[in-house]
Amino acid sequence: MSYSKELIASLEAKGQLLRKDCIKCIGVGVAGHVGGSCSSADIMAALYFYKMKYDCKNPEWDGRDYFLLSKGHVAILQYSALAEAGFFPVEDLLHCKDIGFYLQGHPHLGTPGVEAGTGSLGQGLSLGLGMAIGLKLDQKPNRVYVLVGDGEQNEGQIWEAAMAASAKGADNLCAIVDNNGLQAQGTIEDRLNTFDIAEKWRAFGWNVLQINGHNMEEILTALDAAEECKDRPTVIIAHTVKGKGISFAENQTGYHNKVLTKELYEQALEELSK
Ligand SMILES: Cc1ncc(C[n+]2csc(CCOP(=O)(O)OP(=O)(O)O)c2C)c(N)n1
Repeated sequence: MSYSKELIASLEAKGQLLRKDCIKCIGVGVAGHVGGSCSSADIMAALYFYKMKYDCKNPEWDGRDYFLLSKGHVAILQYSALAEAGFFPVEDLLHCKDIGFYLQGHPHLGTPGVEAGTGSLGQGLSLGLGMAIGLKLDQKPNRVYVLVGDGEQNEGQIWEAAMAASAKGADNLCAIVDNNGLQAQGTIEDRLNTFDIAEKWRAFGWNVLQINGHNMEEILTALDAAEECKDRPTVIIAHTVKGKGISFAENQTGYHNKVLTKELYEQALEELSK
């Protein structure tokens, strides 16, 4: 399928907008997940502003597609997407992580548009699989999308879910791996090497697609192809850059979860506005 230049440009702009929202969520002087939010931002823009069906005024709408942020530490990115999609006011992002507020450090059921509490890594794919099987049993066309980290592939539960999903023919389930090459305290290669990720998913019976996770056309093509694949779940391995769009954070392990000074906060917003 070919996509119009206008569509691609508007989704790319949404990706940048989500990154800026994330920086505003983090603010100055408090640690926040800059790196993994920016690496997943273009994928989230494509999911929320191109692919998924939802009704922001009725988050429980039974025709909706389901999204699970298994890498729940980047909750600010999901909140930014939900706010920009109209689930709640964008201004509320500035109160993210305030004590008792409905936007907490990890997604939870108190936030409109959030389907499950996530962020204990490894669990989101199992949750998504349960939803996907339930939808299939009800003969519903809704789809389930789960965003997982590449460091998260170290969790055994990911592979239990992967094995069960192909055994159950969950073709309404699409996992997206944010393959940014870094986890919390080092590279994937150094900490616990999971390469070759694609070969592993293939061995577990999945339809495997590999893309540049910052190329909007490739993201849309993969999401559409996933929907066309029948009888197997699809995993999209998205090669990304941790901290994408912010020069001092790109590919820096230290920016997994970092405090921004006022100067760096302003620089990040300026670079993302170009
Ligand atoms: C079960 C569990 N163990 C440890 C953590 C702490 N933790 C938060 S983020 C993270 C690294 C995740 O790396 P990755 O999945 O690659 O995320 P990304 O680089 O995309 O942010 C870890 C270990 C956690 N949230 N859950």
